[in-house]
Amino acid sequence: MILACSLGLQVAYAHVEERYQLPSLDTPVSVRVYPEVSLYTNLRVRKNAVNLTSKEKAAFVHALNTLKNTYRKGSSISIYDEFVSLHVGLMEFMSAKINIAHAMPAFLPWHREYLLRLEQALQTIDPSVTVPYWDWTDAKALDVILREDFLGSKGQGIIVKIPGVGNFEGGFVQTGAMANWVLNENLHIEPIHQSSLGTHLLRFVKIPPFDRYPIPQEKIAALKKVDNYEIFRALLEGDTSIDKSGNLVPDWTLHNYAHGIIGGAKVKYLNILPFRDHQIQILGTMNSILSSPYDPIFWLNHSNVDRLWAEWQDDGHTGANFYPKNQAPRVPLGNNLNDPMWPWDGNVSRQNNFIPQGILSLLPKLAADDVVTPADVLDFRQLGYTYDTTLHKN
Ligand SMILES: [Cu+2]
Repeated sequence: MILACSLGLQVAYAHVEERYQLPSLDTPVSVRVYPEVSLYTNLRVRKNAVNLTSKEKAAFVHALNTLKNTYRKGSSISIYDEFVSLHVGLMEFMSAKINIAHAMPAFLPWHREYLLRLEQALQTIDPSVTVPYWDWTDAKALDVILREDFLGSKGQGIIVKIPGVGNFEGGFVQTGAMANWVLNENLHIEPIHQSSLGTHLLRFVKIPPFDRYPIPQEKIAALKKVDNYEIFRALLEGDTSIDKSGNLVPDWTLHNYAHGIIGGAKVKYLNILPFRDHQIQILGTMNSILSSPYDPIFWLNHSNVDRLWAEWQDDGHTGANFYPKNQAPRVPLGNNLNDPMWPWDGNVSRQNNFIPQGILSLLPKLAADDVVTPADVLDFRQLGYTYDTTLHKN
């Protein structure tokens, strides 16, 4: 199936890059503020995936599968697919033609809210469930996640030939808890050619150039040293790095790279960065930025992103002074501290016709008073959860 789309998704990215510039590395930052965390009790704890008991893994998988097979009254797609549709819909509802949730300051708060809502939906099935995180620096984490008793397995049945490097196998996830998932082909999109990735979960694990795993601990240490929120976001999302001379340079690392480790892409040049600029075909579900929540590993990846932000916040970057406020037009609407973020924006965002009507009709209708701004989600403990790495502060 080909998505009939007059404007390419690449056009949307071009907008993003024209309109938003990171501040310079020497921008002054506020004095550090540490959280007063003793106020919170009974927080749900998100754990490292490698430390889950078999019972905890089974509970998480059971809750995911239940959402995948449960339909709200009047909806043609399951509750899980509705979550996916919101991520796909980001491309459509961009205030001021900006995709707020990627390569933008709202990336972290938007995904914090998104993850929380998925977690709350899982907890309606099983209140003990929290979203575990994938620590990218842990060599064994990937194997644990891809085992059949958890979110396994690797894809099978399609050989990717990389001249001069070798042949690699990926393809359909044929065994494990997600083997029977049927994906909605309109929500499962290869973004470069705007074709459908079909109805089956696709993985291409550790195929070059996304074969460098684990991610070095030093990368996380360097990230944590940055005090400016906007630069911290760019480094953590992984569209930017700091090079040896201390300059900000385009890259494809950390969170973005983790998407590639599971999803894979064909690239023009294996060793030239950023990979994003010369990806010529996205192979698997997880590396399609729009459709990636269809692969449940998405939630573990974003739990890790959110954990690293939470740790950074605890490390003296607590509160609203560490988030851009009233910086429009430099920081586009939808990204400032008190800007509502689509789809939790009281239905005010404009449509941009990047995505066919067929997808629009799948989006869940949200209440006009269901409004969330970055300010609403800065304090993660107030949202009712913490991480096993931020526990000592509670
Ligand atoms: Cu992501």
